[in-house]
Amino acid sequence: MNKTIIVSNRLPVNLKIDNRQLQVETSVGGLATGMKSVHSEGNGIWIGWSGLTEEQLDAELTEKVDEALQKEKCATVSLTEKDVENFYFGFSNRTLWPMFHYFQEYTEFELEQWNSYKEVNRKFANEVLAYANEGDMIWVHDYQLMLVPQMIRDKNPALTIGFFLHIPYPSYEIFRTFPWREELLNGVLGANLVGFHTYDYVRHFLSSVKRIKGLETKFNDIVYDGRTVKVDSFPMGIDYNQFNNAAQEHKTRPEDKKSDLMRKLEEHSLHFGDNKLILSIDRMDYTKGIPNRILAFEYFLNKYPEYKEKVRLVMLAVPSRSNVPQYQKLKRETDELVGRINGQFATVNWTPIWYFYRSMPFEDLIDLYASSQVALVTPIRDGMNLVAKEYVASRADNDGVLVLSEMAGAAKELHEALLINPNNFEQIADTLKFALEMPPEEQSSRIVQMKERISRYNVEKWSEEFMKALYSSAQEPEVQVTRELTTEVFAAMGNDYDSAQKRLFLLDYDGTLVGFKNTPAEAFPDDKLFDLLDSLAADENNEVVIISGRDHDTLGKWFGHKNYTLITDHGVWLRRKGRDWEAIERVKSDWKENIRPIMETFVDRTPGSFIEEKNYSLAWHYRKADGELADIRAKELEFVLNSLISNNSLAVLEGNKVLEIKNSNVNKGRAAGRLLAGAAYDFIFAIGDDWTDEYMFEELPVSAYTVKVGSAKTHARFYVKDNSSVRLILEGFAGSKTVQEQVYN
Ligand code: ADQ
Repeated sequence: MNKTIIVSNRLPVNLKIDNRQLQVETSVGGLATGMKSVHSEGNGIWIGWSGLTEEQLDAELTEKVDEALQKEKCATVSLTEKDVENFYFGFSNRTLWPMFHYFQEYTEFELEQWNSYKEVNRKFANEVLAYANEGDMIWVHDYQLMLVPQMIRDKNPALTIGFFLHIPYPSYEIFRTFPWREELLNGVLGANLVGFHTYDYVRHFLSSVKRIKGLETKFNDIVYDGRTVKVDSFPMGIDYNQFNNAAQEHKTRPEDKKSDLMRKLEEHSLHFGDNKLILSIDRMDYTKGIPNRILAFEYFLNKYPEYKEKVRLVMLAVPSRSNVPQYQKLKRETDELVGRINGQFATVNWTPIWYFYRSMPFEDLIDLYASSQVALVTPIRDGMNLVAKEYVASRADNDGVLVLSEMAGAAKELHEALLINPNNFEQIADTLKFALEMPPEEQSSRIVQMKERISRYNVEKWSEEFMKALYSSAQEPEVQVTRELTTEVFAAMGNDYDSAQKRLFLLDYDGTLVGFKNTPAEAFPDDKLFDLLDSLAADENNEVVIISGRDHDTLGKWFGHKNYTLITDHGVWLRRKGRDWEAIERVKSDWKENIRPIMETFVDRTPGSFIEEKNYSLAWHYRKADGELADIRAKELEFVLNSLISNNSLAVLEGNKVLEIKNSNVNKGRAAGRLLAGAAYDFIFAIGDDWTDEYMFEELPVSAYTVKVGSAKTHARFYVKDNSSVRLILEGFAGSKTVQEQVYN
């Protein structure tokens, strides 16, 4: 039976050693709850670090750990102290975390830490591979493990892999500063499905993929390495019932069951009547905007002094990553601010801020959520922010107001919250006043609408939706129905070649025989190419044809002295070997005068693009332009050109980073057909890399060996990944015995 393997940095259980005794605490966090049903199904397993380093464990303790984890359907990845220092506190939390949250000034780029990140990701991938069987689904979580999907895929391509990022994905302008940006993207693209909390993060990711890797994206699909990688947003929810039920229970809790905190909170409302509590809960992290929040509260007290002694900010901060210097600094700064403001504003009866720096049991959290009239959630950046959702779910009487930073992913869903910019103190102060004065009917209307949404799309639904999408991503047909030109195909082709009497080679030029250069003029043939084609053409049973969109002047200059047939201008001109040029299509080119000025406006507005003028066509090249802008402009230009050519005599062709307009009755297919009509070939080989070659592939008989260079959709029977193997294949035909090993080893 197939299983699901969950992979995250930490396990849903926390292990501690006390006096050589192992203590196992199960986590009640959002992720653990959300994954519960996925994890408990069949023989599923959760792989992660136990929290204990190799140095803390001897053989006996290791055995105890493994045993305890097995009971919880977990397996651990063994990490050393150094791994934890460099991979976790180092690269994950000093590079990726600040960079992805737009804290560039905190972002460190350390080679040693990057190497450790790679090494530890490899440990995780190996552990997964040890458990994974064919048909299993793997769900990798978060920024600590971004290389794991590709590392798994490299070793076992048949596995279905999902990746979810819990933090924001930054804009390309931030991501591009990262020294190992392409490797990180490659890592994630090993997945079949990549998930983010919001559509903005999806956009940013696709933008990085387009601009850094030059890959085409269609809607949310990326074609990569012969596979489709799906990218989508899955806003994570909470365990709504857990919070809602606990809040109901809180209301009716008998006196003797009340916690100290609850008593203290009740005392507060008893003594201070209309004194309201404003709640703030987060991990102590600089992304959460804690100092800004305190300063905005100070601003509020100064601007609206009538609220002195009438409100109190209850601030709960959970200690987090206290090994990292910026977190220590933040702690100091927060302590100082709280001290200063309490010192400045406190009266005999009132301290404006109650500050707790510790983790709290679930019941206490509920007490706080349930007793606070306003929640002030003001992160500078936050992937989602579950606290905002937990507050709403805990409002048993549908009262209360959520003030939420628009920089949190949750703001995209919770439109009924009062949204603020966390850097705008004026706005926060005014919004706080508005929140404190909001009539009960409006509070209720807003809370009810938010509750409806978060109760429907809860954390279980979130994991279900992700798993459903992951499952269907695995059902996607391979992009290539076309087969890869493997060693076996190559061997069969070699046999057919040997037994054939009359052979035809149709060879596209740019992107096939030569790689792309910055400008077309630079892509002239090299001596090795001449040698190769010469030896192929030396066999009198072979007809070597260069079939290209290039103009006949250029190809005539380059190959005119050779014993090859040339078809140029997409099939307007033909020069059979040893003969003169003949125009095989009658074409006009007076239309160019009208089209060129339109194309020129696109050149002006798309830096890096240019027009290549050929005898019978105009080509707009955009290889050197910004990928994202050029994609938009290419679509625009295609639309404009198509709307101008209503009489069907012209056609717009989409090539490899080029848009070309030419006479529609001319194409490589018609030209190839003309050659076929004149002779009985019993071996045909055709190879090309872009759309213009598709006409040729379609025209040729099914027995022909048609080969596409690259992984885009094609009518060719076979494909090779890129242009580097084209010459080796031709060398094979030209007689080199070792070619198979060269191509495929
Ligand atoms: P976090 O940055 O940890 O998560 P958040 O989503 O708010 O942020 O989750 C915090 C969790 O910790 C909440 O469930 C909350 O109840 C709990 N918590 C907070 N203070 C506590 C305290 N003092 N004691 C006990 N528990 C406390 C990361 C991303 C977020 C994203 C989540 C999930 O940074 O943006 O929402 O992952 O994907």
